[in-house]
Amino acid sequence: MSWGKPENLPADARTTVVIPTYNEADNLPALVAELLALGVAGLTVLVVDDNSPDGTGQVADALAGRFPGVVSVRHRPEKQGLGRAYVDGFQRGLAAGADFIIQMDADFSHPPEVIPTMLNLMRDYDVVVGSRYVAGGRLDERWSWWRRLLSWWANEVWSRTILRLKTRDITAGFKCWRRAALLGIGLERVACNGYAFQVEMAFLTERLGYRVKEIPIYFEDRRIGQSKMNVPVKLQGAVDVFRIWLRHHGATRHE
Ligand SMILES: Nc1nc2c(ncn2[C@@H]2O[C@H](COP(=O)(O)OP(=O)(O)O)[C@@H](O)[C@H]2O)c(=O)[nH]1
Ligand SMILES: [Mg+2]
Repeated sequence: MSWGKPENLPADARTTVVIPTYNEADNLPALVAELLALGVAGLTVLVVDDNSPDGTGQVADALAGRFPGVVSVRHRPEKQGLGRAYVDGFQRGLAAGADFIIQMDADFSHPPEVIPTMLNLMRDYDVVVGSRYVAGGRLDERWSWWRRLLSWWANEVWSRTILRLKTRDITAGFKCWRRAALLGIGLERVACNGYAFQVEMAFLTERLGYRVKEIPIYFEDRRIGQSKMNVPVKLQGAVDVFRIWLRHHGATRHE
């Protein structure tokens, strides 16, 4: 892999964007179109669908048929949560030889136009995080004070204090991973789902000494459809922080 000039983009890098979907039939075609319009060489899209009742799986199949070799679909039999979908998608991306793996939501909360910047930064970092909590990062104005407070508390107070992390946005779901970082983390030891999946990955990243760069994003609320993050999922996330520490505080890199 060589880093081309002047834009810094690695000319022959293979990048896979993993998109977990559950009832995103209305968002997916537009998101895939925006991703392909970026014109990033070597970019492929892997949709991981958990048998969405709204037919997202068939919509994804149609996209795969339209863009053979560029869009592919992993069908899973039932809804098993975001974390499980990501582990599955990451493993498939790695097995297919991806140099970089990007994780992003299907609902346009994560701006695709940031992706070239993320890839440029991979020259010097192992993980680039699209962050709501660094200077210039923003949350959707439509978020209620209650949702803001909860997100701030989960990030800045609860998780960051207990896990002693430097990363500001540790529940961030928009990240670019270097292949070696995912291999060193060892996806088979990642157990959490929901928000805690992001926290577990952030903790392992820092524990194992990988270089993290946060870049500001504007996190827009989903345009269409419903959030799958409910109160039980959030409470589970709070408890999971302790499990993450217990499980991984002595972790070393996988060979
Ligand atoms: N495959 C799969 N995707 C999921 C699951 N739960 C959520 N997602 C997807 O994960 C992303 C984030 O979920 P979302 O409901 O937007 O969470 P929020 O932004 O925190 O409210 C979206 O692309 C969802 O479609 C699941 O159980 N399985
Ligand atoms: Mg969302």
